[in-house]
Amino acid sequence: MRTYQFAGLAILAMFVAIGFDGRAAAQVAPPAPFGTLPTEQHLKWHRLEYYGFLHFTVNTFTDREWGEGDESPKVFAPSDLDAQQWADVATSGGMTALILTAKHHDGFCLWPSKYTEHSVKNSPWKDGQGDVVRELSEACRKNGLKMGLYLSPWDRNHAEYARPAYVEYYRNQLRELLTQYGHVCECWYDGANGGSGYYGGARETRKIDARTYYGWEDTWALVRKLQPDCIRFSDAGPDIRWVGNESGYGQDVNWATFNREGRWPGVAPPDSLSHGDAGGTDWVPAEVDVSIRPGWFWHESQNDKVKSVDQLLDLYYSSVGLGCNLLLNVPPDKRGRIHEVDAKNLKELGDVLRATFKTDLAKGRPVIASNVRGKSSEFASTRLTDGDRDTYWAADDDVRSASLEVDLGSAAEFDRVRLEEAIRLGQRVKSFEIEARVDGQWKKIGQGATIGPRRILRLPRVTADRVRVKLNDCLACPTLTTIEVYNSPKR
Ligand code: FUL
Repeated sequence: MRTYQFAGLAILAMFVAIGFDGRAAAQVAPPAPFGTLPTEQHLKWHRLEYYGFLHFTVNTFTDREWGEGDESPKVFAPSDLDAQQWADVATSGGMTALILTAKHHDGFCLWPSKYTEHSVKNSPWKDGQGDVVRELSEACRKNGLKMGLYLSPWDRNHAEYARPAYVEYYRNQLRELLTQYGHVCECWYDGANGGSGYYGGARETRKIDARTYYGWEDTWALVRKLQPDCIRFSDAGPDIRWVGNESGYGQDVNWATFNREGRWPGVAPPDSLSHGDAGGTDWVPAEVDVSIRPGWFWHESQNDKVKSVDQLLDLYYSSVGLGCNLLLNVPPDKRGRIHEVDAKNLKELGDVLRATFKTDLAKGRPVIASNVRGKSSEFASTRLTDGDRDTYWAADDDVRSASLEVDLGSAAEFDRVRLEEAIRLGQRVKSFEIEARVDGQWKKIGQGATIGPRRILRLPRVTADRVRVKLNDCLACPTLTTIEVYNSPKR
């Protein structure tokens, strides 16, 4: 009897010890995944955040935005094409990748495709021996950038466009691009199908049904097979969606979830594009594409209309800051170089971003959380400030609102707060606000709707010793990977 009592006490003591030293934490289960989830490819793509777009083709030399398809390959004559300069500009601007128009609507190919004569191989550039896609892939590799490719579905040059043979041609070209140049991080499928064109000399208007003509499901399966990590963009996915405007703006309400059924490149409702669909059937987050100039292609007449650093910063916060990825177009000029003004503004943008996000004032600081899942150290509030965007704080299953108060130690000046949900488990937050303790008084300094993969708030600069994030409404128990606090350089 005494032995049993002793054993019982020992077990109780062990239980308490586990409870106190936190080892019991391993026994608290993580939150069940909520709703539609991102794939591993999505998770990598979200981290790319901001990258560049290169619009370059015969249009650069004919001073047009859309070529007719009847341009001679002879007009493609860059005098000093330097893909390394493109990559260097991208790196200095803080970009993580570059996406090139391997073929725009005019049908001219920047690589020597074996399926057409309408390409660099019949241009004067490098006596027809050049390959822009290869040069870009090498420069990107050197700079540690990823490379993506735009292959326009609409082809105003091809004689078979609008007939079945063209779809085969399109897929053959995709095969070339996805097997000859190493890793391709993103494929871009534009929704434009204007109708009229050269079409091998027919010079007529050809209409297609955007839902059925291209056989998208088969084309996308081919991409998945050839490049398992490649993200496929169009107005409506399958992996990421267009944000619905070309001015550079995401939305405060931005769900990565989206209902794909019945939506195709060129066919998707504007509201779903910009806001996503709460509780949607697929994970199809928004990408914001916008040009540093009024046009997508370089035009001499627009050299004085390049967006300023302040405009670019606005674009950054209205896209990356709202949980979208930013695809910023910087078109090479007739030399085949990014123009000096564009390069200078981008470098300054990169400098400002690097200085802004250099020192996270919340890193390593304690956080008071209104709730910690199972009181477990695994989901503790310290996960929010451990400098690791892979660990996360989580709340108990029945929680739908929470407060997270970061103690900065002493009063510090700041004007940016960066938040991120543990989206691996689904997107949950519907509304939040941010407060700062200024001279002992709590002040509301910001608010927003969704958080998802990322939210960076541009706030009025304050000097405060505490920052409080209030998650006011969530679809399921909340999770957050980080609360980061920054002070941007004064400009
Ligand atoms: C549009 C195209 O028609 C433009 O020329 C440009 O490529 C832009 C990014 O997408 O739909």
